[in-house]
Amino acid sequence: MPDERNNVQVTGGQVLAEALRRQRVDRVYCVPGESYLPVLDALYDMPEISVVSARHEGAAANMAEADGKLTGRPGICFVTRGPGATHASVGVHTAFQDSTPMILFIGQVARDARDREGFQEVDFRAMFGALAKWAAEIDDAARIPEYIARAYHVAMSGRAGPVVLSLPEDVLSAAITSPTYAQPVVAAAAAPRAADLDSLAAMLKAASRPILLIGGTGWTRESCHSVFDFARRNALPLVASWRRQDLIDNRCENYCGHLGLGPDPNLTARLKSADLVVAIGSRLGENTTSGYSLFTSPVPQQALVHVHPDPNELGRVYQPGLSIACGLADFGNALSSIEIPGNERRAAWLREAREAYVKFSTPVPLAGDYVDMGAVVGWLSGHLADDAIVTNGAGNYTVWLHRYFRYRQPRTELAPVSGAMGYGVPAAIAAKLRYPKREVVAFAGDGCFLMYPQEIGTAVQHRANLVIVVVNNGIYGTIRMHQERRYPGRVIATDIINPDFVALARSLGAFAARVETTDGFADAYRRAAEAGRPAVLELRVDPDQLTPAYRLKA
Ligand SMILES: Cc1ncc(C[n+]2csc(CCOP(=O)(O)OP(=O)(O)O)c2C)c(N)n1
Ligand SMILES: [Mg+2]
Repeated sequence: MPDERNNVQVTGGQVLAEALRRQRVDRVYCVPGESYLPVLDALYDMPEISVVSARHEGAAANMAEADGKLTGRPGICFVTRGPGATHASVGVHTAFQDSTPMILFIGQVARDARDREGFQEVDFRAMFGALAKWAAEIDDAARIPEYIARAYHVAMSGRAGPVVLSLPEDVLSAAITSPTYAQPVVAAAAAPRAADLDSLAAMLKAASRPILLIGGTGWTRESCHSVFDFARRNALPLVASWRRQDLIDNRCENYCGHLGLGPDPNLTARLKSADLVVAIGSRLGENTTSGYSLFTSPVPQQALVHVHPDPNELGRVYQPGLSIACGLADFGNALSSIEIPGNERRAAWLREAREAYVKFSTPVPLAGDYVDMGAVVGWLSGHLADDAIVTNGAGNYTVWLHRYFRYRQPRTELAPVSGAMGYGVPAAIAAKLRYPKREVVAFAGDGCFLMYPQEIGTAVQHRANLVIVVVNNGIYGTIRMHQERRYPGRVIATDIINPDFVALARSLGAFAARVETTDGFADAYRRAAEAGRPAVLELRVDPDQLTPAYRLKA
């Protein structure tokens, strides 16, 4: 579309801001840097785009990644060169492993300083070569709109992921006349072939122990519902892959649990004895497959149908009997035409799987004086609104959350498939900014929380009134668990001397309270949720209770 301001000169920074605006960007995350001042200055004149400046680029990148997860369009992050980009790399890695659309923009040294190792200069194409779907440097201000449009296509198409664009300082301040801009990018997607759908129907008819394994990204509320409806009509068990538990309402009779770290042994046994697995959207990654042990590679013992938007993910580890490369929306629509005759063995298989899930996901009260995490997660599961967003990072505390929380709507679980500590708080801030009226609860272990506690200041500044639940056991519990299993009694580097979390949170402007008993949680949560500002609840939990099933001391 030709620019209205014909023959008007604009800077590279203005072109970049305008190109983003035309992609319907309404928020960018950043830590400011002198290397991209022309972009910040262009955003000064653009009220449609709000600029959220975080305290650490790792947090800013996590916020942008979470925004990408929530919207399905690239989350946008701006950082400065060397130190800013290296900090932000954690969010790019998460976007890659989590298949999330995201664009990281990095201010770069001017073109005439390049390759001298100028101040904070890094070759970002090389640095992000293995972390991003595409990493490029824009050398010509006139081509900024072309690069932005391509970045959107790359980030959103096939298996979604991160793009990194490096912006030499002088390109951003260069003058351009009459730039032209692309329309908002719509990701291209293939539709399933009729013959493949016939084969799928035939395989399902022949199966008595089938499982639909749901995962990945690129889902919409409608496509999730189509898969659920298909499972319901045909009595098929639905299982979620690692940290994709929100794709299907966990309360429905077809949902039978999730795979990942600390899985239900009953469920993994069921996967192994299934006679057909239809994996839809999932990559069949390491955690989903219990370390590549649920299926034999390269040819699984179960019949395997693999449906994924990206042909490059098909046959990557496991050779499917039937591969379908197509968009999930089209696949969901196509399922409405498949009907499988009823079969009592299949109905019993579903019933047993569902019963086992309900048993595994119902908290059993723990003895002792500490706060019982099972009871806390159970209470939240029963009291949060259906559209509440729950986030977490990495640590054993997530085992309770994933096991006992019943997720109910797509895009309500922000949990890093990458297993990155520190993700939960920044992700929850992004969620609260995206949906200010919805409840947002961040779970963080003490170790996890201490990665980005300062972002409470960002939440206060932008009125992101989330509730952060800090699960304090005084240790890096996950690593202590592995240590005790492999090197019993030889504890090293896993104790944490913690700050006073309540005082820390209050100093940053949050409401804060310490919860020392299980019964005290409900009241503390209500006060936190009604505080009218970001809130932190510190839960004192038993350091010996490393998981619901694993205690250090009898
Ligand atoms: C950024 C990052 N650093 C290190 C790790 C390795 N790691 C995984 S879990 C964990 C401990 C988490 O501790 P905490 O948040 O206190 O949770 P807990 O296990 O005690 O419940 C560590 C160090 C990681 N996953 N991510
Ligand atoms: Mg801990």
